[in-house]
Amino acid sequence: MHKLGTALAAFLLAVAQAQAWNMATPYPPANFHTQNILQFVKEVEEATGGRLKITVHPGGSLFPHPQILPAVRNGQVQLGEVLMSLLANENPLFELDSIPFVATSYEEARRLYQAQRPEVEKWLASRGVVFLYAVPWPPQGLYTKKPVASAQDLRGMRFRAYNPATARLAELLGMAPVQVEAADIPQAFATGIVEAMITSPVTGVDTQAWDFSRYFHDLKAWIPKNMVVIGRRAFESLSAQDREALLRAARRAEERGWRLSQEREEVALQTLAQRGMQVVKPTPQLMADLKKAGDTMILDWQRKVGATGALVYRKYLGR
Ligand code: PCA
Repeated sequence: MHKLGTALAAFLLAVAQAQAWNMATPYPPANFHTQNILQFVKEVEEATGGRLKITVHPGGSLFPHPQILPAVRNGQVQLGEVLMSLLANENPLFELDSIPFVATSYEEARRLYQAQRPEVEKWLASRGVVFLYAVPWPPQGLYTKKPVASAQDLRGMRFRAYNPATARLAELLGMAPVQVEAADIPQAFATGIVEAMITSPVTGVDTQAWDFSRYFHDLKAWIPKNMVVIGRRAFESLSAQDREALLRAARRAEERGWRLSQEREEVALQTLAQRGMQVVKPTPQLMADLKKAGDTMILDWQRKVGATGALVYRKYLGR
């Protein structure tokens, strides 16, 4: 075969072998988690010489958030991103990063992640899922229409929950929890289904929180994480070389994501203020009330978590 023919044949072979995969994620396109994922898949495509192309479907457009992990497990989609603490009912281990005041700084969040990660990996592996990396949201604060000085001011409100921990917190504070995905927040506030929420400054910006709330109480109450996973079948279908490329890109995405999270917290806090929101320091009473709820939650958690979870928590505390 002459030269051009050989090149053409090689090209056609590469195209035939190229994998076109999909990835389901729950958060909007402009969010830094999504942007980080887009960079990740770009690096994977480059590092595999185009053998692995991944199309990202953000905002729950391919699968709604609660169905993303099941879809990865049964091979309906190759990759997915999930809020780890959404899985708290399946394994309490996932809940730990969303219990108020367990880990409130990035430094603590990183240590908690290191303690959680081996067990999370094992749990997922036994379900046919390969853990790739995790990235934190900025610390969580309270959005309301009126200033809140203590938990008393929250009583009776309809509260937007995004996982079992936020629902439990609402109950402990005398509020009525309503599970609402991030994509549905503006609608939920506009129609009065909810009137308060705890989330990051970043999600406040994503949802234009200034349209439906006036106060952001900067609680820095916990730092939840998203994880990125791949189905084992898909992972094992890759050559050793491409697997390594994927894992390398994942490690880079994790480092980048932790940095981005901290940078975006600052920017988002400024945006909330520029858009006319009052970004306020919580009163000592509000903090004390929330800490009390957090204490109840961690005690309940320790009761239900079992030996593995107890070890993870002790490891995090350095005991
Ligand atoms: N944003 C996500 C989870 C935590 C956060 O900061 C949400 O509100 O759904």
